[in-house]
Amino acid sequence: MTTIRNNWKKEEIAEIYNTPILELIYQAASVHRQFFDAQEVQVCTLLSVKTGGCPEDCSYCPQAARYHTDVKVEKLMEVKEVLGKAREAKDSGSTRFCMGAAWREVRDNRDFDKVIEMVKGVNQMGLEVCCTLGMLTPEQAKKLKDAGLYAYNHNLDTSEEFYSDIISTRTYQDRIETLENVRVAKISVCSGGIIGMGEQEKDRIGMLHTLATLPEHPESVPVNALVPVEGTPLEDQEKVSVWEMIRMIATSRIIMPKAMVRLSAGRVRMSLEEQALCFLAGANSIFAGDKLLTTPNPASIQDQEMFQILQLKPRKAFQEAHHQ
Ligand code: SAM
Ligand code: DTB
Ligand code: SF4
Repeated sequence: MTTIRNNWKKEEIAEIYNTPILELIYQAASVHRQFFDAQEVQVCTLLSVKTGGCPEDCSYCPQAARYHTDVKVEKLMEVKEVLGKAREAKDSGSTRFCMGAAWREVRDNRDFDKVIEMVKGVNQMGLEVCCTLGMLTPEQAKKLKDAGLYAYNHNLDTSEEFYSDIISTRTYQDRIETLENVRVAKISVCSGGIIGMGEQEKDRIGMLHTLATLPEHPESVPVNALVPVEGTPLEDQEKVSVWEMIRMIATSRIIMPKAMVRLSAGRVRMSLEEQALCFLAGANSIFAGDKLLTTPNPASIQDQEMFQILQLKPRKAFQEAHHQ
């Protein structure tokens, strides 16, 4: 029986990551079945409630104000409009609704008050509500929790060593502190990263090591493949091979067995067969809907067909029982 460990060594993680691929998939699939119904996949919907104009310099991000991309700066959406989108997401079978804002950090202002209203409204619909709003103080985390926030997404993105090559406007430690603030507020932690930014294998292992040695593993780990966007410093990065995505997913599954591993950005460039291998390797969550935050995602109809062909079933929301 697999035990949950928080004392992983980098060498052990590297060994898992480099296991011959079919053996690695087999091992991850076995661990997956000890902790989950492998036919169930969580379907999440993303909505960018505040798009563009971000002061940060994350090299991958089309929403950073300093890069010239096609993203138009918009102000925070109205609460009513957001709740309408959440309703649509629920009606199309999503059980988690994640609202993203292109902010460096949350400020205690009217916009935050509006986000609090959005969280309350989405929670009342019986959806698991998640936010990704940048850095949070302990007090802001508590306010979000009190409004009914279920999870908070805050990615480490890469290793501590490679971090400053990708982002200079904040530190790795800033990221870790927000994760701690989220944990203390008893909000479910969602944290993962991106591959395909020019990092080395040791950076991928370094990131997984940081996640897997946190005092408690994140409840969900998104694995994103870089979506290269014209105008960003990483616009010309080559696509990573699907085998690397599979190695990341399988390694996450093996070292953090209870986490939901989310096959996140990058699905538009993957075939059904490639995605099937990701599910076999332990991915059990996706973002559905034809847009992520600002970039394209597979059309709902395509995903419905995929669920049918692979005989997968959408996972129920945690609180569905209380909200019939
Ligand atoms: N501003 C907040 C923050 O940075 O935490 C929340 C929104 S931010 C867009 C959320 C995450 O999206 C980033 O941490 C990154 O992992 C991911 N992301 C952004 N642009 C991406 C891209 N072009 N390809 C893949 N993932 C991306
Ligand atoms: C995550 O890890 N991936 C999502 C979500 N968390 C917020 C975001 C992906 C964004 C891809 C680029 C875009 O659409 O702007
Ligand atoms: Fe801003 Fe988040 Fe994009 Fe970085 S990833 S530029 S913090 S929106």
